[in-house]
Amino acid sequence: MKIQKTYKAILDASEKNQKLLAVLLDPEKFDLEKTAEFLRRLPSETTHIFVGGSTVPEGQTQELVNAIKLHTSRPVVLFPGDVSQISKNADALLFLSLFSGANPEYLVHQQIKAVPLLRSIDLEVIPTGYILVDGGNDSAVSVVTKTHPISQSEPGRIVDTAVAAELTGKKLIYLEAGSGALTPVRAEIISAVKKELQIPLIVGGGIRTKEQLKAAYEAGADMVVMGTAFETN
Ligand code: 1GP
Repeated sequence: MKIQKTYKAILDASEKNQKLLAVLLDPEKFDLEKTAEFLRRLPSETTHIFVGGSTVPEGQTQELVNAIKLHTSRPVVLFPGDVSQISKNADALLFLSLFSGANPEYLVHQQIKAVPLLRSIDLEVIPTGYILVDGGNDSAVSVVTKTHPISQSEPGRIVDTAVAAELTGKKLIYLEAGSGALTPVRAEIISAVKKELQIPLIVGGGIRTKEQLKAAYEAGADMVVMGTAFETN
């Protein structure tokens, strides 16, 4: 349960202003038989494969992680909707605490439930402050966690939430507009958050085009996560 290789590489890239791209695969929606072809066709800029979803049946994460590891050397990082999605064969786990909403289950209780398993496997754990902002539609994160996103008209609150997460010891901040968001996190918000952070910033949700990707990078995202755009293409 240490911060190691995968995190250090993200930190290093952030310090050198090298931008990272994670493609998110949801085990519930992904056809395992297409793993090899899917990975072969990813853009060369792809640096990480994220695996996770809001409602994944038990066992499916492990199967998908194993299939991905057969065909790529890119780090496979778990982005779990809950404790049942932790797989020992991944390279690292985003140990998410949902800072934007008032539900202790996703701030700390899921994390406590994960400890017996984490104690028994050798998985890199990356403490991550997860902040859900309003992407203009009802996100799965909001529904599953029963929390409200922070409105993008409250940039100050989003910045304060991110800084609070860093001050509690998180090593990454993930600004999330929700998968399939109609409005990705606005560039001004990304810049405002990035300006006050000492740690790398991940941004995801609703980013579908190269222009949106570039805008997020230029605003200060160290890593962008894209899921839906690859599901539909
Ligand atoms: C969801 O941020 C990710 O958690 C990716 O969102 O599916 O909209 O790309 P999209």
